[in-house]
Amino acid sequence: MATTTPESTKHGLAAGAAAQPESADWTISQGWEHYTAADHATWKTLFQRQTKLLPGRACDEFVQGMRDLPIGADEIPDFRRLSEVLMPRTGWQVVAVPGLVPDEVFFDHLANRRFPAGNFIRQPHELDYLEEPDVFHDVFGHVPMLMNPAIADFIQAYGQGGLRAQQLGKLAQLARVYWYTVEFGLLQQGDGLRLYGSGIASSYTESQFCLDSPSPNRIRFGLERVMRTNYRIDDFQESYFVIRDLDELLEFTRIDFAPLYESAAQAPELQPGDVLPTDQVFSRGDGSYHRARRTG
Ligand code: HBI
Ligand code: FE
Repeated sequence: MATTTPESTKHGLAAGAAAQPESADWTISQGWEHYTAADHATWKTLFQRQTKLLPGRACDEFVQGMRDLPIGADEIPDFRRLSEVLMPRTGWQVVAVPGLVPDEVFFDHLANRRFPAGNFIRQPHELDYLEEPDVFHDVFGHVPMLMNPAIADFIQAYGQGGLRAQQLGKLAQLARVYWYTVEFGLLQQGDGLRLYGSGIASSYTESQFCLDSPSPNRIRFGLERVMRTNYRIDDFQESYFVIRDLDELLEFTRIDFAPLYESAAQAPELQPGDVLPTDQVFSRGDGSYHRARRTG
């Protein structure tokens, strides 16, 4: 498991969620003053190595969002100060939770433009791997993108659509859309592909793998295509899906997903590495990374 990404397992079933919520919406105080010097030092290590990797890899909107927020190397950000900057920009705030929360709780927060962020930080021996989303993944990975109006609306729509998808028995299909956009999405920029997904933006290893490695496929995003496609939760993705720009996500907030769930269900499920004749392929992966892991 040594090279898996820290973000990669947190979207599994919320079985690892803390046992007893302190409040109905699972929010807690961030408890900023309780972070130790060692906690801030872990943040600094993660922040500095990630910040070096992102120029030329993260999309312009991510870099700009990071610049406009009170997020720096020296200390774990205070959620209240993040919300003061986010709120006038896109109407979002950051609230603290102990880790994974149940799906309905997660959706209700997002539908109301509250981003639930884990308040804890990973331990020094788990810099590249942890089970639940911590403050580094949630704040460094997600919050800069919430400064962008298109993704801000898209994530709210995901929260609204989540409950509905649950009722339709289609949550797995919707979760794949979130996974291959908000968490692991790539986009086209004038000079080539860039990452905008938070799972890759906050991962030292996967932010390089997703753009630089010959192994994964990079395929033009399609809603139905992605609804049919399984993903890996325990390792790098075998395929990444590429949107035209962030405004494409805005188009998805205006579409009724129900008919798409139906048509996606008519076609076979796809495995993470599958490439279809109808796919528009940016780069066809050689699959070398995952093949070596299977036989090695
Ligand atoms: N809880 N805190 C937190 N963060 C998540 O990303 C999260 C969650 N609960 C459920 C969940 N994600 C996903 O399983 C849903 O998006 C389907
Ligand atoms: Fe996430």
